[in-house]
Amino acid sequence: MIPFPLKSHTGPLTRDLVQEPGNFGLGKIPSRLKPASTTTSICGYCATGCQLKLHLDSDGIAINLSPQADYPVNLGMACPKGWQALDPLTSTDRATTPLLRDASGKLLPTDWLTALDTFTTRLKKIKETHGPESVAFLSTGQIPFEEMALLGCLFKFGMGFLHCDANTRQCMATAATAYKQSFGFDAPPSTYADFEESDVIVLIGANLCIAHPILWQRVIRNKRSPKIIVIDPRATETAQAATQHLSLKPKGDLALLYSLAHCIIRDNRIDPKSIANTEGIVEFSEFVKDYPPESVSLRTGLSPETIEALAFDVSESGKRISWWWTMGVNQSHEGTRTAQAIINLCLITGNIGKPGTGPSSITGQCNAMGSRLFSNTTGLVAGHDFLDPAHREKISLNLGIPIENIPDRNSLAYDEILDAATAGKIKALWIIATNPFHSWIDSEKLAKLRANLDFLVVQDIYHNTESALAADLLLPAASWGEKQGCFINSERRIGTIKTVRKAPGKALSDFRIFRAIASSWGCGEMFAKWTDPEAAFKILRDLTKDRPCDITGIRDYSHIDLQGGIQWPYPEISKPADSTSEPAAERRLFADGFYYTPSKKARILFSPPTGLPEAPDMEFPFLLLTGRGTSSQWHTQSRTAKSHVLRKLYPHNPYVEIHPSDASRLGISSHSLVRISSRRGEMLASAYIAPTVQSGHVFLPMHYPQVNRLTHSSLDPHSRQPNYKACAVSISSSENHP
Ligand SMILES: Nc1nc2c(c(=O)[nH]1)N[C@H]1C(S)=C(S)[C@@H](COP(=O)(O)OP(=O)(O)OC[C@H]3O[C@@H](n4cnc5c(=O)[nH]c(N)nc54)[C@H](O)[C@@H]3O)O[C@H]1N2
Ligand SMILES: Nc1nc2c(c(=O)[nH]1)N[C@H]1C(S)=C(S)[C@@H](COP(=O)(O)OP(=O)(O)OC[C@H]3O[C@@H](n4cnc5c(=O)[nH]c(N)nc54)[C@H](O)[C@@H]3O)O[C@H]1N2
Ligand code: SF4
Ligand SMILES: [Mo]
Repeated sequence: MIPFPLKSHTGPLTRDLVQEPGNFGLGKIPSRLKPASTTTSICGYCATGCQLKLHLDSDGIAINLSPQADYPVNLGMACPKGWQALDPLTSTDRATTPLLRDASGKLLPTDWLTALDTFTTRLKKIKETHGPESVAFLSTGQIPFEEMALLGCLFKFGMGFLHCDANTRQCMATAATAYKQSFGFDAPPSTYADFEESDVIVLIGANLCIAHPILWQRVIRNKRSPKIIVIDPRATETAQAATQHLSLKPKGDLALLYSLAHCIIRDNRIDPKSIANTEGIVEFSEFVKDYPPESVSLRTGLSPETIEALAFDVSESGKRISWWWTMGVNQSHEGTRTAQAIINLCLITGNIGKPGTGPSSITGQCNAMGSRLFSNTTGLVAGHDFLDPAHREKISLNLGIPIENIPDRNSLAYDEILDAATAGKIKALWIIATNPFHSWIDSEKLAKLRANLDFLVVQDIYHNTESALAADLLLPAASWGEKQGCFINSERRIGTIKTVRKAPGKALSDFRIFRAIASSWGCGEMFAKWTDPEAAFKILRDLTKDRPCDITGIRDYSHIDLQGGIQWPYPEISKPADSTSEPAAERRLFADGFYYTPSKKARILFSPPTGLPEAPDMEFPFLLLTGRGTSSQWHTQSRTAKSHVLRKLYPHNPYVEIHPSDASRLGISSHSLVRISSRRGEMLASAYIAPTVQSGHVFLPMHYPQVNRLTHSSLDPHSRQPNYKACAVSISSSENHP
């Protein structure tokens, strides 16, 4: 390891890095933009990755925006969050200066040099006293991957720590694990054009109309009169707009998918050519013999006839069938196997690698895909593996970092980090661009473990999120719109974001904060070439060489913009001198039938379904489902609640969806207050009585902080993603509890 001086470096370099407040989004608005009236940026909310056209004044400051008409993703459309993307930047809740908790417990303004000195001195002391496993960070899928990579490399290679994870664990870990195990690499195969080219579109555990409204627009642009099948326990907006809604029992998915495979294999509706590119079909065929439709009817809540009909629809030869899933699948105690059961169906029916087909997870946050490839948290940066000596050597050589600085083991996962903090083994946490005091499952756990932490640092664009309020040190960050970098969307498309506003007060871009920390820590030299996001991009690009996510063919940011975004892979190909052709704008994976496993075959993976971790019982007789409420609310609402326009579009107070029969049985009237209790906590919400939920279920939108005080801390064993969408609760009219 490189020896670190114990005292922090607050010398001239660190001072330089923090002295020009507002301009370190990198910052300086490019002068070439000055006379121009527009530039483009990918939206900073969901992973659809719409491109927005920003209208600039003569100083290059964005004054308005509109959706970009010729971008291949959104084709001139945006949802309310995109349209109002500039609103949250000007909120008075912005963090404008570092804040440090004083001896009396108050968070008080301080300057950057004091903040950095405190950060470095305290973490070094903790490291020295308790060892390198006593400090961890939790980050995000919502900042550019150049920033994520700098953070992950700084923390592991420079500062010498090991444990870190991102909120993509709450979101995409299941999909990432499923692809990695099945295909040999975390590689979502489809492209958005597949929505328009399918004959049968199955949306399973995905509420596109609310969570990915522009992808729903892509679905309805399909000119092939597709059959749209929604598999969801709730009659969501998407289910109501679909051709068919299968209202299955929560977590009945795995049994259902095995039963579909049973029918398809039984009736020989398989594609032998596609199956030839897989491993495990013999064992799988044997396994699914135990799943005839009659045997899963109770578990799924669907009749054998419905299951037979669905099996027919998803295996019709000559038809293009695509499956798309989101959190209804990923956030489950058996999410990985459920995702793989979808993948298996596509593999055995040949619905992969061709237009209009594919098993595709729709990603959540704007840069969850960037986090999966580049964050250097769960995987070694740029699609590598910490456990592979050749990978460590390659990264060491390319980054000029001593090989001993690259960990040869994996970090603890999110839940394990929190458990270690509860147990007093992790003494300091650094939270970047995520708000786990609201969003983590069974969130009271965070409040409790806070007392065990010696030092909590939160780096956010606002000073008053639930997590920021718990911090000892708050580092104020520049937001989307105030900095540069790249996001990767659900279809693997890389797009750029631009600096179009000045960050408020002393807020700095996350990139600049990480550089300043590197300098203060005394390892700035290690990152000397990471001068700005585009330089970092080029370093990362070169690291992808020969990996499935190889993007060595991308020249620079302007190349990405010129191409309308670029999907990975995009290797540097030796073109004939006279050729100027670029790969097609829409590309899907696995057209050649080769996968990324050593045998080049996809693996068919399966295991028997298990029961709900916390099933309803006499005391807690209802099953609680949670998820997105409206297209105008984003997660913990730190951003969307700052927009006056968006705030008019959703209910401000929590509401709970209850089936009319349950409401009348319990004497609950419309809009009255209902108490919802679980073994972990309770909350009040206004009753929204509608048959959108099944009898025996209730639904709460996740956007209200009380909701995760109820949820049950159970996980998928393969991905360690939390099971947010099923736990036992009781409900009662709050009038019975004065
Ligand atoms: N407006 C808005 N859009 C967003 C977000 C936001 O906060 N607000 N967040 C973004 C992010 S990060 C994500 S991850 C995505 C999430 O996007 P989605 O996953 O589409 O949204 P959710 O509402 O969490 O869950 C989808 C559906 O899963 C269903 N479900 C619950 N349990 C089961 C089950 O056992 N089986 C099946 N088949 N379905 C089940 C729920 O009823 C719900 O309708 O949205 C992204 N887009
Ligand atoms: N019950 C329940 N809980 C859930 C879910 C569910 O379906 N049900 N879904 C889960 C899912 S899929 C997800 S993705 C998570 C989301 O959970 P979180 O990641 O906790 O939610 P956000 O509100 O998006 O938090 C992002 C934070 O980053 C800050 N921020 C924004 N931009 C920047 C930036 O550029 N730099 C910095 N430093 N900070 C920034 C914002 O102000 C905000 O505080 O919630 C999970 N929780
Ligand atoms: S659909 Fe997603 S990416 Fe597109 S404008 Fe809305 S939030 Fe932004
Ligand atoms: Mo998510």
